[in-house]
Amino acid sequence: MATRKTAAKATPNVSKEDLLQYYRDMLLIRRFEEKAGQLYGMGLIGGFCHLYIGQEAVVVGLEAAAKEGDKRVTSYRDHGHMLACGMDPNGVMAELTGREGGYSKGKGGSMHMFSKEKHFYGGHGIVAAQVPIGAGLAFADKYKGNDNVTFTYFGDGAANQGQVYEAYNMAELWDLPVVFVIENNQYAMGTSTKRSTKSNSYWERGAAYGIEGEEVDGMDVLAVKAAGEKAVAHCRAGKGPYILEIKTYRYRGHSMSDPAKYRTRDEVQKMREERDCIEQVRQILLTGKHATEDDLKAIDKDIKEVVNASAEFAKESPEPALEELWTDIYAEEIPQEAV
Ligand SMILES: Cc1ncc(C[n+]2csc(CCOP(=O)(O)OP(=O)(O)O)c2C)c(N)n1
Ligand SMILES: [Mg+2]
Repeated sequence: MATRKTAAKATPNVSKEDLLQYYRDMLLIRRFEEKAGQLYGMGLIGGFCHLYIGQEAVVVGLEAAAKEGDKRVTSYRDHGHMLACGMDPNGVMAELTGREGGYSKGKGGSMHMFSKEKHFYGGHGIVAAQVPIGAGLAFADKYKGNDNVTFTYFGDGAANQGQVYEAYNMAELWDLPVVFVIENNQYAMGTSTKRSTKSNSYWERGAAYGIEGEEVDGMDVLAVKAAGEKAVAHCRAGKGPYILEIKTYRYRGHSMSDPAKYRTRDEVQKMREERDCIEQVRQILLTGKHATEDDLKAIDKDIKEVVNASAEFAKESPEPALEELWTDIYAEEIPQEAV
């Protein structure tokens, strides 16, 4: 009788292959963002650009809990979300540089990219505007009768906005399959949560609407994945929304123009040295002898090649033609499924 081959378990709940995948996915985001920072410094990216460095475990952990057809919507700090759901680094980098080969044909920039294929609904510059949109996307799935969920990401600053609570109320009232993901990176521009918020727990506010939730260590990709699986199971079972408050940290400034006077260098350094999400997985891989230093170096090399190729693609892609100013403003056709 043939024996079924099971993947070696690197930790009780995760295989070596999965761990390597999370390592790779987080590293892609980090290196991509570092490259975007460089291109910004060289003047190749203009306008707004908010880097995600430090927060990679949030999107990678939650994407590990997602299935085909699930949706995602987020704020302006969005490059990591796009890469994690499988969007092409070339298209994202070309959009950042305002080129024709970008996801919005070079007309959207960092905060305004979309992918119908990957069910990525933006990219929103208005703080918290994506939260009711996420509830609406979940409404569509409920209406259609499938079991997909929508990951609706927003920050600690956004979590103090009124429209979040209007969305909570309707989502719970109608049992919408939406995971509200609060990426609590402890700052909203230069304002720390301690200065802006009386209670230090955002997820508990869901109780006022009857929504369950929990706090998650956002520097630990396995903890995020486990919490994501629980949240998603809740939504798919028709039990309505779920809140994940994911405690994370951004290493870079709010955007590319940030004097960073609101926190000390030591605070950032301590987080990088003691809590870094990529380093944690690296240590599990090495100490468990699931990978050697050389294996990890080879992954790093591969990722650098992908990222460098995206920068080359972006530089070679032409700027959009002037006539493009008049296109993509109004829908020319109404999609039949929306009628
Ligand atoms: C309605 C609105 N108010 C203010 C701003 C300016 N603004 C942009 S980002 C931001 C901070 C949001 O912080 P948070 O929600 O914690 O997200 P993070 O930047 O930390 O990811 C503010 C106030 C805006 N874009 N939209
Ligand atoms: Mg924040």
